[in-house]
Amino acid sequence: MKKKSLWLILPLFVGVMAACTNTNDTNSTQDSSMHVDSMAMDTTSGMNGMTANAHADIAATKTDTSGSGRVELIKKDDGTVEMSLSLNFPKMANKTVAVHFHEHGDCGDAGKGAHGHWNPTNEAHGKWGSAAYHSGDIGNVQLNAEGAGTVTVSSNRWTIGGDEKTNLLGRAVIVHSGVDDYKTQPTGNAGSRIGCGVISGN
Ligand SMILES: [Cu+2]
Ligand SMILES: [Zn+2]
Repeated sequence: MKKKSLWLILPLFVGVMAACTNTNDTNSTQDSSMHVDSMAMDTTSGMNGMTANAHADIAATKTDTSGSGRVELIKKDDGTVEMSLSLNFPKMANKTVAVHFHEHGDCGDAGKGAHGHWNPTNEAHGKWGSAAYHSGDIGNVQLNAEGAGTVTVSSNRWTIGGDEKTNLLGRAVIVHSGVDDYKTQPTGNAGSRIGCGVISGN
């Protein structure tokens, strides 16, 4: 009896260890602070299955544009999803750039494949937190002298998986060359698409 149950459990344990090792290898290309955060989250999600994670790696949309970025999505205990965005666009140093979630997870055709702002609630485009805005209207991000910028937003409009009205998986993150005026419909007149990434589960 005892011997049998051990043989059942052992492969499972080895499998979990292998999964953890793979995740750490993937994260080792990022900076050290993100590495630590991701490891902590993976431990939580792997063991109780309650916490979901997702991310998007943002890349330049054109060969003559440079830049990168990352979105990390964490499901919190209060039911909201916390999004942490970091951008690194040196050519846009000291400028403000608009960032949105767009409807389709397709960065093709210099980001145009993502189509318009993700707007599952059929609202007007606007500033995040105002009377009306799209669920993808993250808004403007100020970049510093190195072209780096970060923003963190938590929302109950978002989920990782589940209802298509809230599900962020398969959406695109678009970085624009201009500033969102929070007024022009339905785009905010934010200019061309210089960066794009697709949200996927970790
Ligand atoms: Cu946009
Ligand atoms: Zn919008």
